Amino acid sequence: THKFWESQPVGQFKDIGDSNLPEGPIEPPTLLSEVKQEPYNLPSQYEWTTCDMESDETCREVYDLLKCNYVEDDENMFRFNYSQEFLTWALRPPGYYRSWHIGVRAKSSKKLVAFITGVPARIRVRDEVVKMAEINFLCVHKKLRSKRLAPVMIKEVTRRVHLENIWQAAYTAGVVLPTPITTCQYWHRSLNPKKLIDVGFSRLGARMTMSRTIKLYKLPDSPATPGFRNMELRDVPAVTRLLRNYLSQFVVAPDFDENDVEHWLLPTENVVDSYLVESPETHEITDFCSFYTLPSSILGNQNHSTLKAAYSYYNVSTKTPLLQLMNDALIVAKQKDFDVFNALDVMHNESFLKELKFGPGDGQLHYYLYNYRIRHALRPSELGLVLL
Ligand code: YNC
Ligand code: MG
Repeated sequence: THKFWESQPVGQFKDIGDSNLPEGPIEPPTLLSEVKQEPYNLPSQYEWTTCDMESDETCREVYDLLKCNYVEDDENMFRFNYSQEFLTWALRPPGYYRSWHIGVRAKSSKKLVAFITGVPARIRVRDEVVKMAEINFLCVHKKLRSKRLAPVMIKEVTRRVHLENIWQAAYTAGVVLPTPITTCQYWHRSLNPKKLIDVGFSRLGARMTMSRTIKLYKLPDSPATPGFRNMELRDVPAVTRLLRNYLSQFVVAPDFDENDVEHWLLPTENVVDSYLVESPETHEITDFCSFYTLPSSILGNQNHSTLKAAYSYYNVSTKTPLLQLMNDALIVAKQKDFDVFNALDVMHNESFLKELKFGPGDGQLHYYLYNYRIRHALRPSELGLVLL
């Protein structure tokens, strides 16, 4: 059972299949004057802090907390190691609220021991564009687990989101909660198979030798598509048009404007890479692909300390076949020394995963909406949203 989640305005397990329940907000907004004005109570040894992500010192504290305490795989072999530059990017999009970057400190030592964040986004659900918070980076120090701190963190971020007159949220988790709008799977494409095998990320296939495996995953030195190049600032209007048009076909997707595209998709070194295809004849921008950089710490390996992973972000093909476009993405990721290229089975990704030699990962990623009901769970291919 879920004592906390059963008390929240989210789709409940008992309601699955009940087609009488309407789609849309579960609870109506209240007057802002009715939103609780004081923070929720923490155990007496702890205090709230708003983390100033413009301060290098605070950003460093958040980085250190996550580096040691954030998400691990089921076998505790790897832990996400979001870089400071990445955190700065992820937490400061257009219109972000400083008050949604919430920490908990030990009163005596002032050590940061827990964290949760929200950033504002417009998310379209069918034909309704809804202002939401994207909630991420929920983390409680390993020594403070199972003390029901997480529900307090979630209630506090909810309160601060409400104070901005926003009443819905989107989030993902590796755990099953009431109730996913869809459940996705990660797929992994080896770029550096020897290292992946050495660190236990993958295993040598049956009847395979190391040299055959290396040959299997070998890629050309440079992209194949004429006109394939880095996205630049001048491309923002064209990329926005391409992406808006593409995302309109999915049931749930972000409603990106040019400011969002500039923030989320213009290349930022070691954070996000974006490429497009500019027709050599017409100079029209016909295709687009992107991935973000999220290394993982390798726990307890003598020879390697980090796994360099690229994560597929938003991709759009109108002229170049998606398979060819993504093969070019693999080629540039390999050139940039990534060890693995990861992708979820969202949007049209299924159409290239197997052919481009991605293998299914273990563990699933569940997507959730807060205070917004959708009638049936979606297929991953109906989802046009990638959260970081
Ligand atoms: C989770 N990941 O079910 P029940 S993802 C949400 N997301 O409640 P305690 C979670 N809820 O079941 P611990 C959750 N994990 O009794 C657990 N819960 O109703 C629920 N891990 O709390 C759980 N980061 O404090 C249970 O558990 C209750 O000490 C138990 O803390 C949990 O960022 C956690 O995986 C995850 O740091 C903080 O294990 C801790 O174990 C940890 O006793 C490693 O909590 C890192 C990790 C999670 C990454 C993420 C998205 C979070 C979404 C939160 C929900 C947002 C709702 C929308 C709010 C805005 C609304 C508006 C408007
Ligand atoms: Mg706890």
